[in-house]
Amino acid sequence: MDLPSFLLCILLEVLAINCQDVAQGRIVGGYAPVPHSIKYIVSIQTTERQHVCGGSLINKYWVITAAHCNVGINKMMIVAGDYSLIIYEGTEQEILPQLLVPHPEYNSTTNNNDIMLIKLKAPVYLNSYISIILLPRQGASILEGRVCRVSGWGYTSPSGGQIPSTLRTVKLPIVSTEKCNSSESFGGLITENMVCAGYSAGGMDACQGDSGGPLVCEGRVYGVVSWGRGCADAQFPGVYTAVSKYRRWIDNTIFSFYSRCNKI
Ligand code: 4AZ
Repeated sequence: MDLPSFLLCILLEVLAINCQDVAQGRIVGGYAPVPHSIKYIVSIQTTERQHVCGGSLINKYWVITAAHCNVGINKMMIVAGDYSLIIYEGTEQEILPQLLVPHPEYNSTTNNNDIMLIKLKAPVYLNSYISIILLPRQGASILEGRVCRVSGWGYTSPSGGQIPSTLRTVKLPIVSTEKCNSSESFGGLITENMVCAGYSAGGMDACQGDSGGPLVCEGRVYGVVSWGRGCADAQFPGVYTAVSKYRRWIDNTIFSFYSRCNKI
């Protein structure tokens, strides 16, 4: 940090504003990607265009997100090809959901099984602004220390405040479940269906509004932003739904949707 930034930080500390947020920018501690370079992310919005959650396109008809992003099918809209939420860029495709499939064993108290599939009414048209992301294989594990990317339009400061207008992203290492479940951290709240990512010093994390969005490792969406304790706190990494635990459920859900339709 240079001297002017340091002095600004002291002033901000006096004003009780978290300095790291200002020094680092934003997701918390992230940066703005090249516009439209993260092509698999969608913004899940209310029909009044309020951003609610992130999601990932897994094929042109289906989005994966968090079960806790379910605000009711009639209030939801999916926007692909977005970058700025407030500027119309001409790259956006807005599609209504036809069906929501929250995981049948989602538990809002423990956050276990925080995953949901959304079937779109019409296919997204894949182009140079919009693509799909691959799913991990059933049971595939991602090793501690592997660096993954989380992206979203969520809060850029742990204290909340304003949703940023443009997409943000940050790279984070996977934290072992053992470490994440230790008494200094989540003390047993992490189930085998969750994966943690972040730095022990904190400072970089997903936050409110990033929920449902993608944690991508090795070109696959290994995590869905789910929960945490605050945002970017030291010793408390972000907690993600471990998508590899649900690959069979995802494939079966999509397959049974089409086999049911074909019978009608
Ligand atoms: C939330 O409230 C939330 N730091 C999402 C992610 C994290 C914390 C809270 C992770 O949706």
